Amino acid sequence: MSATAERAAAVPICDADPFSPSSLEEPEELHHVLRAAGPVVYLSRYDVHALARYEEVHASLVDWQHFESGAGVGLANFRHEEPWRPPSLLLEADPPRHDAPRRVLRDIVAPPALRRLQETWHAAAGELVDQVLSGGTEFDAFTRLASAFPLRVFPDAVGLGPDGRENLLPYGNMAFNAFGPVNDLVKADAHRVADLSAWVNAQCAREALTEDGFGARIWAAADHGDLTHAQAPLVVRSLLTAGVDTTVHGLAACLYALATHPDQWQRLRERPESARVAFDEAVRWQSPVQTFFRTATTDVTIADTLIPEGTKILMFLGAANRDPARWSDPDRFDLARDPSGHVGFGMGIHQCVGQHVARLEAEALLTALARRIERMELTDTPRRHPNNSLRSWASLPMRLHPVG
Ligand code: OW7
Repeated sequence: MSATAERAAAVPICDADPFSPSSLEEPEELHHVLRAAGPVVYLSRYDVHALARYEEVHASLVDWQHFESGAGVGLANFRHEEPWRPPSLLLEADPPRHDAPRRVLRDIVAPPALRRLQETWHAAAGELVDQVLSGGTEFDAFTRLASAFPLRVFPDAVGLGPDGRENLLPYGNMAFNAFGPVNDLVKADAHRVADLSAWVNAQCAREALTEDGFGARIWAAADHGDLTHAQAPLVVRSLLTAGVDTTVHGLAACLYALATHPDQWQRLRERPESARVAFDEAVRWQSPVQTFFRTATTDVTIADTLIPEGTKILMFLGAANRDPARWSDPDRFDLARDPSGHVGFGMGIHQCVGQHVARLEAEALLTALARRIERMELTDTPRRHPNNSLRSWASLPMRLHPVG
């Protein structure tokens, strides 16, 4: 029997489309089906194998030798398809080429380097919350808080100029859609690819950046010989691609979780030092980045299923983060649990390099709210924003009850 026939006989086959509007809106049911079907599932619609259980997702994320990123971490296989932009030197690269850019960026956004931002960002969060509350206690917390806060602090920290910042979220939205199939979401933005890319690429130039931001530090690392000058703008581009939408929708996940779990909000108010854990639990519970792909570097077997060399594997981070074999009561948003080990930031050599930036943003915003807000509640059904790989939001209508 050929390897293909063997696979066809043994692997559960699923013809559902994880990138359909309904799956993207409400992925939990499909995640349950995929986890229950087996450790590996064949997705016939896209001719890829998929992993939805924690054990296999974790194992494949840490095994970069067998599951490469250099052929792209979306559905498109860069061995056969032209990428929509020059591949990322971090996300879409493997050792050894991946390692120098990674080290450079890691040091620039590591906790010691973020200390100088801590006070500024905490103050900025306090000012933002005061400013929003001065206009009333009912508003769209997605726009006014979850989007507004990262946009207020992160582009300044990178060292972007003042113009065109409204392009950041649309560019990220486009990049995260591009990891999925060429469906209506991708087609809807096709007319903006050239303009948005041109704007982002222009911001990566040394001359476009201030002298004291993350961007300038990337260029300084090139002067120092840790990177080539040709690599520097692409590393800046990684910050601009991966650093805005992710934190916006991660903070939105937090606000949604806390608004719908008043007991957990009380717990956070009593222990504001748990703001970072609250953020990680929200990342586990919502998984703002839902999916990534890898490509098999050789014929490789996962739980007795052969994954042919050169083929794509779809990893459901969101499903792994709610796998009952790993998490007790996984659908519960629970600040008493230890969410560490979640794969919402990935795992292994590509694990989110900016996670400390994200945690600092969350800590600043959540502690500013915890000091001022006794209770918060949704006033209407929140709306999701469909995206092929981000679990994202369009609105979070909320009422906040300020203290005393
Ligand atoms: C990059 C969590 C995703 C990303 C996403 C998109 C782009 C990049 C990284 O990480 O350009 O390096």
